[in-house]
Amino acid sequence: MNIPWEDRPANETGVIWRYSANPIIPRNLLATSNSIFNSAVVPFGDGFAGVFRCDDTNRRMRLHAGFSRDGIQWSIEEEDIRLTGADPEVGTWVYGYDPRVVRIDDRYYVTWCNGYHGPTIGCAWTTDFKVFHQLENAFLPFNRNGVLFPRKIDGKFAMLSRPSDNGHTPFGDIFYSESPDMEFWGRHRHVMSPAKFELSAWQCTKIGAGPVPIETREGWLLIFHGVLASCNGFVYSFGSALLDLNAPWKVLARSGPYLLSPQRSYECMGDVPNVTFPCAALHDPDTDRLAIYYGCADTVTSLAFGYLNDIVEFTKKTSI
Ligand code: BMA
Repeated sequence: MNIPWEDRPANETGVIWRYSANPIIPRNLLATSNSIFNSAVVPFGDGFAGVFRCDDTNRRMRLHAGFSRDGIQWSIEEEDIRLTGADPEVGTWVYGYDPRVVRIDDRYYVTWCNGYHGPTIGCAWTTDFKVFHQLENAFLPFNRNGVLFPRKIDGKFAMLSRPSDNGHTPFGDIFYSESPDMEFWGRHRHVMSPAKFELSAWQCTKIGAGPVPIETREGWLLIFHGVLASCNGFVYSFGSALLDLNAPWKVLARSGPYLLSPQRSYECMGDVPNVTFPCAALHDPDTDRLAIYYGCADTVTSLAFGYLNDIVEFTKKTSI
């Protein structure tokens, strides 16, 4: 699979490294966009498709479909996604942000933070990234960072999420839920709490699942964001964990150090400074290459690269 890639620069010592041409999506790619970030992509046809968080120049949070041949140059639809088919009670659009996309069988499912009396997890599916069929919200408000697993586990759809409050939540644990039909969710299980400050401070305030977990022989590799509350506001970095393949609420390992934290100017300057927020990853099993898409400073979208097996080893070796 021809996923975006650039070899590790000679002076780079981290497990993952940034693309030299970051950011790949400028804030004003659309005439109407204030910012394009925290977005999700998947292989589609001969190339890639995605669902993008585009905040417009009214600062309304909208989702837009996009297409790309190479995963780097994106063409994003000018019209935002108009969901179809839902009960009007939940189908009346309020806002949507931080989408994730996953292919399960022959459907692409989209989950996002959906406005319904506060943030909760919206769900929809598409086959062509043109018509999006909306499903019921997965959970009650308030919840964010709903991320589906890429296959059913024990015959059920499986989702991670992060119950929260209505504001800029100062807490947050990751939970696991399952569903027979993508409508009724239950059997909720606790996965991870924020880390102890003295062990790993970048993830000590709140955490949330990032890209769709990737199945490896050692467990599900979960890349997740973590937040440190500094004297100057929240700082969003990301790290990795390994979850049990059959019981993903069991954490097998969790990285102490981050994989990436806001350090470049485009990560430290923007509408919300000091944010790196991953929402998608592409893996090529033949080469083990991984391309991670992450939002920067709530303004633009960037890419980072690494080898999946290196990240698995890093997770085990540095586990807290
Ligand atoms: C979170 C979400 C993200 C955002 C982050 C930093 O609560 O709103 O979309 O990137 O805050 O502002």
